This record gives sequence, structure tokens and C-alpha cells, in this order.
Amino acid sequence: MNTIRMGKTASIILLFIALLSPGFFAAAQTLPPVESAPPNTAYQPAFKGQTRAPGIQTETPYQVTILSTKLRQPWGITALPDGRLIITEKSGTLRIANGDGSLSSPIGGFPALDDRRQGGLLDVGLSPDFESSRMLYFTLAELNAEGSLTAVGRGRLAEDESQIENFEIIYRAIPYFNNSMHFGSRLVFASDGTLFVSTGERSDLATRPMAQMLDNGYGKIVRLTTDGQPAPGNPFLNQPGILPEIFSYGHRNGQGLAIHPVTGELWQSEMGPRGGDELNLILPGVNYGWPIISYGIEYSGALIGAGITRQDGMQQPVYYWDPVLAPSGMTFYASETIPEWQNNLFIGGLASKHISRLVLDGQKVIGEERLLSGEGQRFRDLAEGSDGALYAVTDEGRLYRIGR
Ligand SMILES: [Ca+2]
Ligand SMILES: [Ca+2]
Repeated sequence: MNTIRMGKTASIILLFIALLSPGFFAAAQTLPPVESAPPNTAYQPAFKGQTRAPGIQTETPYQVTILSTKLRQPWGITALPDGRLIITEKSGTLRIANGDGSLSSPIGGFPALDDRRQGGLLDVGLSPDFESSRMLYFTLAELNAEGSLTAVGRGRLAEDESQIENFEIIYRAIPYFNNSMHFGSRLVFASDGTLFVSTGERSDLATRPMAQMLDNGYGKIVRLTTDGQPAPGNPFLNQPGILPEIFSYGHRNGQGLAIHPVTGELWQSEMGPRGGDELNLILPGVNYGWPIISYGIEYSGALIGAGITRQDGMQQPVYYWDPVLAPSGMTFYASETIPEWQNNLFIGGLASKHISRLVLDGQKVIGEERLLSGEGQRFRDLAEGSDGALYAVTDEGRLYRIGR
């Protein structure tokens, strides 16, 4: 009797452990990978599950609502503490959206910016002390006579919400360069109040190698104080010839940054060339390889550099896509409103015209789902609202609510 009882207890304990394991539910019922098209290359992943993870499907019922179609090239969205949403428009205006999708008048107060092609007023985030300071942080493509660069600025949302007051640039990813491509440009605050910002390598064959050099702001993730200074504890402080704001390097064009709600880890999505979009876990001082290693090829079909996908001293992506999503803004889902989504990562796809839902188990992707793939929209950025819904903006000007 005792032995049988022990056996039952052991089984119950094992089942309990399995239920506690974050991958259990997703692993229980998986589908073929969501991508079935042939890849652009014959490159092999560095480890199992680095691409084309098993497909998954949300089982909780949820609703998709188009709240507005009236945004003008929205780029960044984030939730205000009162549940409304704050949205940048690329040409240099800000909007506040109510829960019913009605929009404020365009809010101005920004300096002249480079709105050509990929430039403009880009991301927006709330200062950690927003509720007392009303300060908002922005990224933008700043323009001068020499060209443009990715800049970080901040300003105060006026009491009557009609203007951004006292806007000032607090950081510039030097140098200026005369094109309007690959500004990177997501920003996110870590729980310690430091500010992470992604920059691009400006796309040009002449500037691309600068992603591997530490004397410039191209192809980097920088970590700043709220005043735009290099943050204490950065990996390259006090090293001659190295910019002290650099946190990681070897990036191409990272348009997604998000902090994991449980671990506090910084995750990044990065646009690859033809093939080779990446999801990266960002660690201090680490080289993420562009343009030396890549799972993609040039748009022409030519190899990137020597056509290699791995090299010592260069970090592998946690996950990659070929064909690409063109991954833009992303967010983790922290709410319990849709329990199976909790701690999943949601990434807006531009070229792919869907939202990618990824289930992570630690530092591995174990499931992928495509959401809203019938909408025909370029999903530019995502935010989680205080109501446990996801909100998404598209290049075409739509604001979506996705939730219960
Ligand atoms: Ca956002
Ligand atoms: Ca990489």
C-alpha cells in the first residue's frame, strides 16, 4: 500500500512540476511551423529551434477591433497610465487615442526633422516619473546640413495636452550621414530607470562596417541615463576611443526592443537583409555580428561578406526568420487576461503583414503563431494596454485592439 501511495504521490509531483514548466502547455499541442515557403539560403541553424519553431494556436477567444483608420504613418505607440494611448506620427506629430479610438488633435512642439523614407518622429516612451513630471521621451531622425542621425529627445506634455513643451535633444548617435535609411530607433526604459535605444547602421555600404566599430553610434544599442548621458555600469566606460554609451554592437537595424516582464532581460528584433531577420537577447558588451555574420543575403542575391553565419566572439540570434518578417516594434504580454499569452512576445511584421506571437522557454523560442495575417497591414508597433489588450498601429494608419 505504502509503495503504491508513494508512486501516486510521485506522479502527482511530476505532473505538478510539468504544469509549472512554462513550456508545458505550448509543447502539449504543436502544429507544423508557420513558415512553409522555401528559405532564401541553404544556411543551417546553429542549434535546433533557431528558426521555424513549431506552430501554435491561441485557444482563448479574443476579439480584433479596428479602433481608428485615421492615423498618419504612426510609428510608436505606448500606453498612458490612465489607459489612453500615445502615438507618434512620422511627419512630426503626436496623437492621444481614447479607448473608443477617437483621436486628439495633432500635438506638436518638435524640432525640424528628417521625414524622408525611414526618418521622422519615431518612437515614444514615458519617463519613469511620468505621473509627476509629464515627461515623454522620443527618438527621431534629426537633420542638419551634413545629413541626419538618430537622436533622442524629451519634452513635457502640456497640462492641456496641446503641445510638447521645452523639447530638447539629449543624445545623438553620431556622425551625421546624408541618407534617410536605417535609423533603428526603438527606446525602452529598464526597471532601474536607464534608457535603452537601438540605432541602425544607416544601410549604406560605406557605413555598414561601422556597426563593428566602437567609435560611432551606428548599429548599436546604447544605454543612457534619463539625461542622455552614458549610464553607470555600461560595459565600455573609460576605455579610450570607445563611446561609453555603447551597450551592444554589431546590429543592422533594430526596430524592436522590449523588457521581459519577469526576468527584466532586454530583447531586440532586428531587420535582416533578404532572409536573416533576428530575435536577440541583449547582453552587455556583446557583438551581434552584423555585417560579418548573417542568415541572410543581399537583396541582389549576393553573399553578405564571406557568406558565413557564425564566428567566435559573435553572438548567435536566439531565433531567425528566412523569409523575413521585417520585424518592427514588439512587446511582451504581462497580463493574466489571456493566460496563455502571459510572457509571450508579440512582434509587428512589416513585409510579412502579420503579428508574430512567440512562446519562449527561457532563452529559446518553442512556438510561433501568426496573428491578424488577413488584415493586409504593415504592423509598425505594439503596446500592451492597462486593460490587458494588445494595441497595434500600422503604416496604413490603423489602430487595432486585440483582446478580450
Ligand atoms: Ca511601443
Ligand atoms: Ca546578428
